[in-house]
Amino acid sequence: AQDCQVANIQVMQNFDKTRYAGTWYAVAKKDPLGLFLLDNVVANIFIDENGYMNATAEGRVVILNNWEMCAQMFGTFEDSTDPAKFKMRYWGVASYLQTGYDDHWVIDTDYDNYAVHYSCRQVDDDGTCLDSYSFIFSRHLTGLRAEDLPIVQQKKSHLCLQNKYRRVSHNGFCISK
Ligand code: AZE
Repeated sequence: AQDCQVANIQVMQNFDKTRYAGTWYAVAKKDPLGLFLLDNVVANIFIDENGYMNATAEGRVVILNNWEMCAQMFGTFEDSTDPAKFKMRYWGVASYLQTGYDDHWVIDTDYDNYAVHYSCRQVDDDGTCLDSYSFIFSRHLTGLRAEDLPIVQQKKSHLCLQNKYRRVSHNGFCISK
């Protein structure tokens, strides 16, 4: 679906959250409006004893005008009728960080190397997305494998977000904090 209708976005077929679990390094991101994770973004997905998906995430942020820090976040996921579409409730370990309730859609993944995530925060009257964010994740801190690049490129264009992504750098900022 390249008509840019949020309702027509193809998500991962037969999504298996057990295989999605584990560590994902953000290699690229498309930002939403407002405050957001800047770089050094790492997500850790796990399945709890009730079978629900949970996550921790961290990333560099700048808050309160000029305070640079590593945001440590938690997320809990609500299942929906589509196994690849979740609602994510999230909050910061520190109370001054952001809280929210966002879509978390898995657009595509091979579970072992790459994952394409998408979240639309506000659907416009015409059915397109007014405010979205998206992460391209890799299992490898070194980035995506060459063979995964064309697949990811195609998914970016399906999301109508080609050329909207920026590289996410990893320089160890959140490791020492
Ligand atoms: C995500 C996937 C793993 C769980 C979580 C994620 C998103 C986190 C944010 C955090 C924003 C924090 C800010 C702090 C000042 C998608 C990486 C929780 C959107 C802006």
